Amino acid sequence: MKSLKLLGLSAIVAVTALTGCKPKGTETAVSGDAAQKVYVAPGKYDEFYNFVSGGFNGQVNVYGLPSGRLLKVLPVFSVNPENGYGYSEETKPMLETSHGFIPWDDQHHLSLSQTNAEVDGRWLFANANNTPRVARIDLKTFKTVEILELPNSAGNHSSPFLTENTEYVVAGTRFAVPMDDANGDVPIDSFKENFKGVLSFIGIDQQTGGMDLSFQIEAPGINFDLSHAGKKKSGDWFFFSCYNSEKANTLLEVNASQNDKDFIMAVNWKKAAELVKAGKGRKVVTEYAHNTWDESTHSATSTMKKEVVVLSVEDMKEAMFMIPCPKSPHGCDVDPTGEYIIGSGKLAALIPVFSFDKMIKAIADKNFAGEYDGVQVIKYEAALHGEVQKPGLGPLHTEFDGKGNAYTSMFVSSEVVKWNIKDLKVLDRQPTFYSVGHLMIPGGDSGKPFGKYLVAYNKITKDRYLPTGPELAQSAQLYDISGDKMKLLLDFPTFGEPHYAQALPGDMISKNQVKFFKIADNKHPYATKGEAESKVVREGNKVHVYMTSIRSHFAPDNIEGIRVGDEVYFHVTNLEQDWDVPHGFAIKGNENAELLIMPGETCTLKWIPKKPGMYPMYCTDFCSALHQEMQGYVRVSPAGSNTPLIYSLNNKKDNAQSPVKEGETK
Ligand code: K7E
Ligand code: CUA
Repeated sequence: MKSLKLLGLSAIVAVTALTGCKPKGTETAVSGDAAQKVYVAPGKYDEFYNFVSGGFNGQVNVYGLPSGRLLKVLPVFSVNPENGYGYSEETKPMLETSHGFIPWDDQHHLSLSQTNAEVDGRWLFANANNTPRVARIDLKTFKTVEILELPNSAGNHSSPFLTENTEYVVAGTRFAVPMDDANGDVPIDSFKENFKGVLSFIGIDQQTGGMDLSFQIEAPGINFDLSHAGKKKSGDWFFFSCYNSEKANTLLEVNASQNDKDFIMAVNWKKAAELVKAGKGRKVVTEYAHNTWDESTHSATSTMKKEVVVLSVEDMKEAMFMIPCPKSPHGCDVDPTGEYIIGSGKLAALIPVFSFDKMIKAIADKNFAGEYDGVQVIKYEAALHGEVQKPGLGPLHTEFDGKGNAYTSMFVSSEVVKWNIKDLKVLDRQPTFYSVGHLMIPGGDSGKPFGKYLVAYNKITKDRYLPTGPELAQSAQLYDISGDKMKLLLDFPTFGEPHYAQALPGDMISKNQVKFFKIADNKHPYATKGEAESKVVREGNKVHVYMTSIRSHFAPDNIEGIRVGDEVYFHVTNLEQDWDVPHGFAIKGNENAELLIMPGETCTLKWIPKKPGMYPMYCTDFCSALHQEMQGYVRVSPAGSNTPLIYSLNNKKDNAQSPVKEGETK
C-alpha cells in the first residue's frame, strides 16, 4: 500500500490533489463519552486481542481493544532483539529460505483460523510479502511455529487467506514471473509470453495445524492483489482481485491503469483439489524451505522441498472464471452470508458488489463476454448485484458488522463509509486521520463478526502526535459501530506500518494459555536440568557451556581457559518454570548480543572471542531484587595458550577440568 501514497496524478485525473481531501474537525468527530468507552481500568483486561500486521518491520503486533495498548510484538519474519528470535541458534532456521537466511521481510495480512466460518482462536497465519512465505503462529504460546516458502511466486501479497474450516491457506503472487522450471533469464519485455501468475494452496493438518503446499494453479500473468474465500454457500470458492490486466512491465502507475476494468478471479478450490487427487497437473521441480518449530526442544529445523504439483488454465477450465471489475481492484471481500463479493477499484468512482448466485447462474448459462488467456470471462452485468454510487475516493478494503452493513476504507478521501449491502445505500461516513488503508472489525471477514468496534489503520498521521520526524508514527483509530452512526473513540500509534489485522474476544485465547513450563519436559539436546549438571566441555576449538540460570545467579559464573579463536556455545537453561520469569544472557563483545531464555527452556548463544581479556556476562532481564547481582566473568587467553579450562560457582573449583589437547573430548 505504500505505493498508493505515490499514486500518480496522471492515473487519477479526477482527484485534484491527494492531500486536498483532508477531513477537518477532529474535536467535533469525537463524542463526549469516548474516553469512558475506551478506558480499561488498571488491573482489568481488554475485551479483544487485536493482531496487527507490522508492515515493513516484518512482525505482528498484539494490541488490546478498546484501550489500544500494545501488549506484545510477535517476531515472525524479522529478527527480534527483544527476545533473540533469529539470533539464537535455535531460532535461526525459522528464517532460512531457498535464498539463504533472510533477517527482515515485509508483513501485510493476517488470518485467524476458522471453524464453520467462525474464528476459533487456534492459529494465526501471516504473509511475508517480499520473499514469498506464509507463517503460522500458535496462539497458545504466541510463537511462530512454522514458515513455508512459496515457489513460482514473487511478492506474496494476496496472502494468507483461509477457507472457512481452515482446510487451506491460500496465497496469490503479486508479481507475475517465469515459472521456476522455466528459464527466468529472459528479456523483461517478453512478459506476455513468459510471465505467469501463480496461486498457492497450502493444506492444513486439522489437528496439528501443520502446513504443506498441496498444489498451485498457473494462472495468466496478471498481478494478484488480495483475496478472500467464499463462505457458507460460496464456501467452495476463492475470489482474487487482479490488476494489471494490461500486462505492463514498466511504469505500471500509467500502463496498468489503461483498462476500464480488470478482474475478480473466482476459483473453485474444491474442484481444483479433486483434479489434483485425480492426477491432473504437472510436477514442477523447484526449491522452497519448510521451517518448523519443535516446542519440546524449542528448536527450529529447516528442510528444503523440491517439487510441487501445478494445475494449468486448461486443467481448470470448469473451475476458474474471471469477472470484470472496475478499475485496478485492491480489496476483495466476501460478506458474512457468502453471497456478496466486493471488489474495491482504487481508481473507480463506485464500488461493484457481485452476487454469488448470479455468478453461478452466469456460468451455467454460459453468459460469457469472451476469454482472457484461456479463462472464461463472465459478463459484468450477469454477475453484478449492483454498484454503490459515490462512496468516496480510492476505495480499498471492506469489512462487515454481521448486521447487513459493509464498511469501506477510502484512501484518497480519508474516510470510512458505511453502506447497506442489499440496497447499496450509503448510510454514514466518518473521517479518518489520514489516508486509511485496511479496516478491521473483530471477526469482520468471517461468517460471524463481532460488530461492536471498527479499527481504521492509517498511513499518514501528520499532525496527530508529537512529531518524531522524519518518519512519523502510523496510526490506528477505533470507532464504536454499535449504533446507526459510527463514533470515533480513540487514536493510537502503531508499531511499524499496519496493513490488515484480525481480532477476537480475549477469553478465546487467554483460557488456553500455558502457565507452567516443566523443566522435565525440556528435550533440548544441550539442556542442563539442575545446577549440579552444569559444566563446560571442550571439543577441539568448540566449547560447550552447559549453563543454568535461576534467580539470581548463573551456574557456572566463572569460566577460564577459553582461547581466542574458540567457538563458544552458551547453552543456557532457565530453571524457572513459571510463565513469567525469563532470564537474559549477554556477554561483552558478542556480535549476536543477547538471549532471552523463556522458563523451562534452553537457548544457545554462539560467541567467537577475538581478543584475550576479561569478558563480563550478565542477565539482561530484571528478574528479582538481586538481578543486578546476576553476573559473572569469562577469561579469554591467547590462541594456543595453556590456561586450564576451569569453571565454578562460588569458588568451588572441584569441577575443574585439566587442559584438554586439541581434538580431545572431555
Ligand atoms: Cu491495502 Cu498490502 Cu492489504 Cu496495505 S494492502 S493497506
Ligand atoms: Cu535473571 Cu536478571
